[in-house]
Amino acid sequence: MTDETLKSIDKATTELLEKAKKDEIGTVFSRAEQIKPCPVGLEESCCKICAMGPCRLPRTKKALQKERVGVCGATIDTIVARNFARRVAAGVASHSDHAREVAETFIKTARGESQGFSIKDEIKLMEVALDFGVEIENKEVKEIALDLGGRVLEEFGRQNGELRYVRKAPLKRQEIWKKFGVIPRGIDREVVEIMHRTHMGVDQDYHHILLQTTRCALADGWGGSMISTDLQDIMFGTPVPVLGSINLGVLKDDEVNVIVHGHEPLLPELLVVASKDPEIKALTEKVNAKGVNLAGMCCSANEVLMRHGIPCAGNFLQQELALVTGAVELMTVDVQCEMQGLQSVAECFHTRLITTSDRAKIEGATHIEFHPEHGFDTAKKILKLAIENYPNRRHEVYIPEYSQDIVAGFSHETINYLLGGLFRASYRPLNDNIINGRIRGVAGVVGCNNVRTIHDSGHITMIKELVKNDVLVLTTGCAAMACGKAGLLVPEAASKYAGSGLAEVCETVGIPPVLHMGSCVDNSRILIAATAMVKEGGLGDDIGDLPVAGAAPEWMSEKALAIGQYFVASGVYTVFGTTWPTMGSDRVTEHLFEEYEDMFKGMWAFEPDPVEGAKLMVSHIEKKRKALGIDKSRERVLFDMAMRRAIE
Ligand code: NFS
Repeated sequence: MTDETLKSIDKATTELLEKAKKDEIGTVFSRAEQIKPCPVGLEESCCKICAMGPCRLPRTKKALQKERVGVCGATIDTIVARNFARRVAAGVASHSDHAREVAETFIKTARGESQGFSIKDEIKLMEVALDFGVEIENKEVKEIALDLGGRVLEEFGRQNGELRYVRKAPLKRQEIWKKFGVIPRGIDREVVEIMHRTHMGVDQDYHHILLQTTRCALADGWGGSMISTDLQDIMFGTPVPVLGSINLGVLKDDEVNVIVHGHEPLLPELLVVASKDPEIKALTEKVNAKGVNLAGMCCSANEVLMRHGIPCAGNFLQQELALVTGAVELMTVDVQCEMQGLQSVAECFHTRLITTSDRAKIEGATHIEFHPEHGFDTAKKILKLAIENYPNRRHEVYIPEYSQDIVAGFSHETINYLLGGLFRASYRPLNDNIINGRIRGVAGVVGCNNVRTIHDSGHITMIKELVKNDVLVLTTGCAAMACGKAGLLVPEAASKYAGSGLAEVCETVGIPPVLHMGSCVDNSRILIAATAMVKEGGLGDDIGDLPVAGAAPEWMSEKALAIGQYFVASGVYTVFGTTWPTMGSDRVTEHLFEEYEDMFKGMWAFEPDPVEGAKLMVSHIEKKRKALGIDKSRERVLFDMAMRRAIE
């Protein structure tokens, strides 16, 4: 017998797990009990890239390094590096294919060919246009957008040269990348090259494979993800702080519940508008429902929360449990992080699962493809299906009574404004407070949930430890949602959880000690925030000099590896929890964990215990403070008039 209450620190989750167990509904939690991870795969000591294998080369007490070679002679180092490279490439491909979809919709919008979309943030359009070298003088908004869209699409298929956004990085950083030859050319090219180089009998030097892995990852952080964030901001508005609510308690017993799950905010944006349409409202009344209750799941939730305050139903491990409430009429899914198990849970209830992307179908689910040309009609069609389904509820509805207030929407632009004011927006107050030691440093804690750990526990334990140590935390993705549920994303959290220095700064500015910066592609906002800290001055001249660190304590997806790799390559010390996928090779692990520090000033670390992970991050931050000469705590002296005159 297993105790469901031990599987998550979130009560809504454990209550529904108990219900699922009672009703004999399988979820990711129950399946994880049946399937134990393969120990050989766990350390990536298995090669199956040709049909002479698979070659299983586990680390055993007896096996010597020289004996651990595949049939073709590939060493364990080559095998582990190749596996790692392919996983990073899959992550990069996912983020950049998301970006491509957004870019194509952006172009159709500029041409007036999309339905329901517009250019909302013209200031950001101008900024990004300038980044891409678009001439903006005496040109119409649509003309600028069209020019920009064309240039953005070139980023994917470019064969030579450099990605445009690379130039946004600090100059020192660009020099490091140049030195190691890792500046990405075109996004697709870097992914394709990994697939080629890791084919049987091609690149067989782990250092060399990992350099291409780095180049590919940079094409995500300073390419695909940054493109997604910027174009989404232009089309849907750059986020500003917004009050929302989170957890499964946001579902409503007497309303038509529609959950948008996935990653691309295109259709979700239109569902937000369509849910307010008079025709939809009238139909809702007809079925005696009080309204349409739109809620988000996973990164789509972050997108619509940040821009519209739409409630968040939950994060990755809660997706099936949302359906176990019996209250969900319809769930849309597009791409990424959507478990196939959703369909079998949906079949236990009246819930309709709708796949919407031409790239992703789920057997048994209804496919209603989204195309921007008639996007709004599709959004309405989907809502009508949901409304029609409301009278079909056939089980008793059980909605856990947990939901929590949450403030989200801390884009780079907003942080700049909140710290510096409208007319002198700047990161100066942040840098000053880091220099005077009230804030020790900044940490990005991001990423997934993983059923092999206690749901949400890694995130919350690590983040509480960091803020207690006066480290300001920036968060995105499922980590951000965990924080929301635990009450860390409200300004009051500062006095409750933060050390005295950080609390003082947060209270003065009126911000929480943990800032929700968006979805997983919005990790690019963290890169821009770090760059802004460098450019503000006083903390060195490269991201690698800053007292900052990153972490993904509950990671599980290949995208998380891509993100980690681009953070490391951008100069950030990055700690991952759960498992580490190069454990099969000491040399590969040493290369990424130690030698990368000399090369990129950023390196990986693995620590499954979140408190220990936080300690590693704090000690890295202290190491950087020392190197900057700001490690001595400064006496705070109250100046009297005589002292002031002496300065003048
Ligand atoms: Ni990102 Fe992980 Fe998925 Fe979003 Fe959540 S699981 S890597 S946080 S929803 S992408």
